[in-house]
Amino acid sequence: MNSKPIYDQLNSARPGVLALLDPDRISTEDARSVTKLVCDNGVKGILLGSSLLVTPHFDKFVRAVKDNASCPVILFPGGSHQVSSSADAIFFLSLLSGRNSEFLVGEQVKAVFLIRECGLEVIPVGYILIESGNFTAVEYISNTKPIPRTKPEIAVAHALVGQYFGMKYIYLEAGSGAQNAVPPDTVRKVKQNVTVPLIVGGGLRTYDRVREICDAGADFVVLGSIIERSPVEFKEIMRRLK
Ligand code: 1GP
Repeated sequence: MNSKPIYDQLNSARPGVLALLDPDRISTEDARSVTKLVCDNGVKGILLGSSLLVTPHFDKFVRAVKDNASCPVILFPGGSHQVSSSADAIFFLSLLSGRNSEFLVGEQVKAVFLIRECGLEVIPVGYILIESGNFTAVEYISNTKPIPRTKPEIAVAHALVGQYFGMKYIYLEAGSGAQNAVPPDTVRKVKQNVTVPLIVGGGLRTYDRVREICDAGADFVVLGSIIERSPVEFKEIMRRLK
C-alpha cells in the first residue's frame, strides 16, 4: 500500500487520465468489472460522483470500487450528500464560475464535519464550468451559468482566483455528456497563467479530442460517459495515449 498522500501520488503520475464513474449510471454489481477495466487500462485515479445521485447505494458503490481499484479512489461530489469513508480522498469542490453561494460554500459547510469524521484526505479544487453547447446537468442542478466558451480570459481570471485561494487543482468542466469539450485555447491560456495543476473534463469521447486537450497543457483529463458507452473506444483512447 502506498502511504504517500493521494495528492502527491496523483501529481507524480501526471500527465494522465482520471476515470469518472457515476453511481447513477453504473450499477453496484458492475462496479467491480468497470473498476478493473479502467485500472487495467492505466487510469491514474478514479473519481466517484454524480450531479444528482439517485441511487440509495452510494456507500456500497464506493466500497465496491475501492475494493477492486489499484489506483486512488477520490470522491467528486455533486453535493454534501456524496461523502463516504470508503474512498481515499475527496475533491473539495467550490464552483467558482457560478454565483450561487450554495455551491461556492454552502454545500461544503453542510458536509465538513462528516468529511472530517470520515478521515478523508481533502483536496481543495476550484471548479470552473465552461459553456459546452448544450444545457448540462451540472448547470441545471447548480443553478449557475457557465463561462462563455469564446471568453478564455474570464476562465483565466477564475482559475487565478482559485490559485490565490490556495486550491490544489483547477478543474475546467464542460459537463458530463457535453456536446463540445472545453476549447483547447481556453486550456492553453489557463495553463499559461496558473501554476496549480489543471484537470479538464466533459465531452471527451475521441482520441483526437483528448490529445488536443493534453497538448494544450492539461495535467489530467477526465473520461466518464465513454467508459460506460463504449469500453472498446475507451480502451482504444488509452492505448493510443501510451
Ligand atoms: C464530468 O468531466 C466529467 O465531470 C466527465 O464527462 O461524461 O462527458 O466524459 P463525460
